[in-house]
Amino acid sequence: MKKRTAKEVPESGVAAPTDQKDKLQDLQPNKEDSLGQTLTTNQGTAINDNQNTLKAGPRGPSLIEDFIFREKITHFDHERIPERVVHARGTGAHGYFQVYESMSRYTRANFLQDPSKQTPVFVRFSTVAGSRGSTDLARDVRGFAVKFYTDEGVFDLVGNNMPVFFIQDAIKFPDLIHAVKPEPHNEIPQAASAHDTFWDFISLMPESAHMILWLMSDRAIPRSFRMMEGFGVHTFRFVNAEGVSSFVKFHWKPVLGMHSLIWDEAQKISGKDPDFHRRDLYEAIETGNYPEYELGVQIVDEKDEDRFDFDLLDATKLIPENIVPVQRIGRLVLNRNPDNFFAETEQVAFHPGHIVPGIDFTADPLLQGRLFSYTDTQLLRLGGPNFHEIPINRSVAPVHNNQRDGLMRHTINKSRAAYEPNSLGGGCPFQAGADMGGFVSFAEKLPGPKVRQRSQKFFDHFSQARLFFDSQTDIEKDHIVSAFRFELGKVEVPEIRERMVTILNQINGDLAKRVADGLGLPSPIEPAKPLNQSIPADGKVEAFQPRNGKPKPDPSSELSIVRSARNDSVQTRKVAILVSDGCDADDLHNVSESLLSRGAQPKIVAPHLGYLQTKQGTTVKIHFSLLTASSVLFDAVFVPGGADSVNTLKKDSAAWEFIGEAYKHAKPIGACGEAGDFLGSFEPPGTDQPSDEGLVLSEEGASEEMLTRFLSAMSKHRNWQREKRLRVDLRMLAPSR
Ligand code: HDE
Repeated sequence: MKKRTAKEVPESGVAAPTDQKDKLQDLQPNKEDSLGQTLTTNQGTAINDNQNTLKAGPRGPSLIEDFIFREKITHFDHERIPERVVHARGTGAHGYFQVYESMSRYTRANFLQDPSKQTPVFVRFSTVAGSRGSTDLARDVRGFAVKFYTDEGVFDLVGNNMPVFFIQDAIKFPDLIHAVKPEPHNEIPQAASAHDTFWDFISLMPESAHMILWLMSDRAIPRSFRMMEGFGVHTFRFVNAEGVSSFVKFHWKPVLGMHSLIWDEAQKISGKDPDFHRRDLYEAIETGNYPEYELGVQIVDEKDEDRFDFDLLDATKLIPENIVPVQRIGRLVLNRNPDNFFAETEQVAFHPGHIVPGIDFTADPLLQGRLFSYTDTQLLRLGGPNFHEIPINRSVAPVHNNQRDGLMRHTINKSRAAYEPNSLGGGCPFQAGADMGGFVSFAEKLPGPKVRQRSQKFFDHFSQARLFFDSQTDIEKDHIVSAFRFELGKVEVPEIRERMVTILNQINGDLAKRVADGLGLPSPIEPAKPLNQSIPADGKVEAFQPRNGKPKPDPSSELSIVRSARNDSVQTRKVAILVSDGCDADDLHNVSESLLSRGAQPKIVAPHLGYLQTKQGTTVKIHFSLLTASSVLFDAVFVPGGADSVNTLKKDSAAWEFIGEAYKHAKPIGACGEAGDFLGSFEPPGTDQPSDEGLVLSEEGASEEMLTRFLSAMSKHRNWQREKRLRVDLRMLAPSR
């Protein structure tokens, strides 16, 4: 692991690449560090006593004249700003983006031209429904918002970790959010969709069918922000220097591969470490394990707009990757933690309407609504129209216009002329021609009458939901079924559950039946037959009914986390080495070295904190006690040999729970020497059972051969076969001592 010493870490984090300095230098004048300084008021007056208010005698009362106290307490009283109405819980990081080769064929955007150029970025990841202090582990969509500080101004790609959305038209957004947020009469539950108002709304909104399957899948409980995909969701446009436009969908592909948690695990982590994702990102960057993603694009020629069964403007649909492959065009590296959470991560203001020449919008009605909403929300949240002057939001490209004044204005505009045209200011600032980088909107033709309607193709709500479900492996389907059973099981009104089963029956009869069984509802009747594909003429009632298109779409492996696995790296995976006094120092050394050499992170977990004595008499520092750690916070467990150590662990129910839970969550478990024998009880009973590849046992020491097997099990991350077979044999959680 590349742990950096304090000396190597500059004040603002790691040494940034040359171009990234633009934003770092831009932020520098706003940074403050009190080291060696005198305490002062906000007016710069030095403070002599920060312990006592000014009083009439030692027993008071306090005097209103105490300007030092009043200033301090007034500032404190105003320290909070409104949290984001959605995506309130989040965390951020700085980094850079670099394109692999010029994209000039499609776009004139400057930051997508030169492969040697690094464009500074700030990224914020978030959950959607919970408040600022809520758990990172909610079953929820994750925000993936990227601010590019390009030479041509700020470009924000404000996306999510799922490629589709719940609704098709922005006018439904407040309804969706009111339904998912805690219920208004008692403000319960926090950061959870498992409640009546959410499912009431969803069961009446068939257009959400596709997104709901994503939400019930393991995508909604990522292992780490570093291991999830990102999507721009809407179809955008690329526009090249000749003014030719093509449609583009944006993707982020994590270099460490995509990995998720199990729901039982996520719920437990919510209690053990609700900051799990935030901590993971922060620590990865601090230890030099910089998160990386590749930017992918799906490009569709303007002339192919109507080629698909769905409408490119419909945000509840995706373009399957087996129809239009994703081209990977550049990489994003996150290499610096913010210096101050509030100033940077809380005050950062994203907006899908922050675009640069070469990128443009489509008429997606969800995107169009967002273009209004994001400025509006910042006006409230950040207190006025000058939020673009806050250092984290400030463009590195120069800003000159005739906008003036407003709350908290920082810029001191010197010109007498704040209007255009003017002669007093020499006509400045003047408009930029397209050849000087001036933004020219793509001249899209806008036909049609003024109506409140949707395009006909929007109404097939179920084909892509079915595509998603059909593309999953059996274990992923099991997880989706359990998620529905859990969420709908928390719903109190029976009619809502029934309506949801009816909707699921439109998607896949087996899915609906399994969910119904879990809810104790009668098996749904035959799934509705796909309706005639021909689209009824405008104005007829049927034209606006949900339609069920393709009965059997071609599965797309990219939709499944398990099927699309490309990376078997164990880098940054956390491994608990469970030991006590008397453990075998050679085993401990061998397993630690072997994990470190592959970039994994071994951590010593023992019944007590401090140091332990090995069998050979050496001393080893303990990282966590069984009380402060839990298997859900690790990716794998290893138990080295040493009779005394193993005997102590055998007598400790917390150690049993640790191993039993890792076993239940299908995690790799390694054990050697006396521990190998001890963990033999986890072997599947009976000879007809296939052996468990995630359980790597040896009654000898931690040999190279056994460690290779352990690392190979770790590179598969989970042994899903075990989960399937297990349905937990309870002896494993409470075996006889
Ligand atoms: Fe947002 N969304 N959104 N959203 N959204 C906000 O803006 C909104 C939508 C997304 O880390 C808010 O600054 C409307 C889709 C992210 O700061 C608000 C609609 C997608 C973030 C808002 C949508 C997103 C937000 C709240 C339907 C994925 C967090 C605070 C028309 C493509 C950004 C804020 C951050 C935040 C409105 C739908 C992503 C209220 C009206 C679709 C990642 O303006």
